[in-house]
Amino acid sequence: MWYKVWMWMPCTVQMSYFNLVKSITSAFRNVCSVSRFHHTTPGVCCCGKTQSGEKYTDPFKLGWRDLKGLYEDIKKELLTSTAELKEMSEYYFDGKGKAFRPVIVVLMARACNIHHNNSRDVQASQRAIALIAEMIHTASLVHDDVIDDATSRRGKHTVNKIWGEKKAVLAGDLILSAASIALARIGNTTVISILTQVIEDLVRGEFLQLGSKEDENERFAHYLEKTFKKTASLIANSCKAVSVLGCPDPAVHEIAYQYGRNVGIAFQLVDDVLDFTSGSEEMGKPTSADLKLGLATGPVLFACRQFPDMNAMIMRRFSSPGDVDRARQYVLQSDGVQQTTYLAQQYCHRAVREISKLRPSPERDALIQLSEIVLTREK
Ligand code: GRG
Repeated sequence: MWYKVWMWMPCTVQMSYFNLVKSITSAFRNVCSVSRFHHTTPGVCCCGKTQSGEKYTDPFKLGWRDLKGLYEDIKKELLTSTAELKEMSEYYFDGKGKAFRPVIVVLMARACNIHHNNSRDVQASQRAIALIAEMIHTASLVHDDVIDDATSRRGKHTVNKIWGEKKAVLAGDLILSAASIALARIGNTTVISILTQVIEDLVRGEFLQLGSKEDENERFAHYLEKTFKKTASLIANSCKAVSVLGCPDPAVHEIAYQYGRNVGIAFQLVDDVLDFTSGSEEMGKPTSADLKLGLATGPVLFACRQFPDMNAMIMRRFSSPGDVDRARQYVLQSDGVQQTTYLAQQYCHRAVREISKLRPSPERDALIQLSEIVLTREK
């Protein structure tokens, strides 16, 4: 089963993975704190200039030039004559999310357009992908909160907490159907199949999360596959979709996809770390949430190698009294957080290597910088 883990690793980590992690851990302890790890990506030099030679630009500021009116435009897609359904489906489009996906999408669109023919404009269809990505993301959050019976997100009550489960499912469905209509309107069958794959992956990823694996190696492969499907597929395929719309070269589509895939996996690994290291205030939702849901994420899987007692807890999905607290203590005493962070860093390196193949542009450099932000984010 080892090959399954292998398949999911970035190639820099495709040596005996756990041995590699073990060997770097002692050195690693000297350079990072338990919770955060600052790292400089190879694409960005320390003097404050980017590879294209221009001054740093905040990727979010650069991306928002093409995203003005994002939430108003999404709300226009959600038009429905039923007032309550309208209120529910608009609830999360209030500007409180990070809009990480739309920002990546428009930056990738510009980077690909510049690479292809030095065009500085984002096409209307590419901007539409940014909206669609945020809508698919939001629909999945609404459904996820129903599955997890979550009561808070982004520092406010969840849709299911306010309106109940049945209506929340329907609100998620409405957002997803509005995203599908917007996608069909673009009228490009390749792009339609790229983005509908995301919906399948989201469902399969969520389904994978419901199961557990007994074998340790299988468990890690299972975790990484789930991570790709639940989180990275949307980012990878949205990046690919805008590259298809902006440039005919399949090599560029692959670069866009691989950048999104690697950043997306890193994003989720960091999310899993933050569940142990951040306060609920910062996250806008309860922490140790994954353990409470019975989920063994990266920090737990690594900790389990140092504390084999955790195996039984993982198998019973932390359901016995005291399991959640004990597992949390094991994780914090182990180097599970550092090792997961290190793994996220490897994925970001791979993302930087991919995107560096494009012609230099401020947008390409902003995407490099965004991979750094993924690693150092605190919420
Ligand atoms: C309805 C399409 C659809 C799918 C149903 C429930 C489900 C299947 C999938 C759940 C997928 C899910 C919720 C993945 C979590 C991804 C993740 C890391 C979310 C947090 O993203 P942030 O931090 O959130 O970008 P904000 O609040 O900033 O938008």
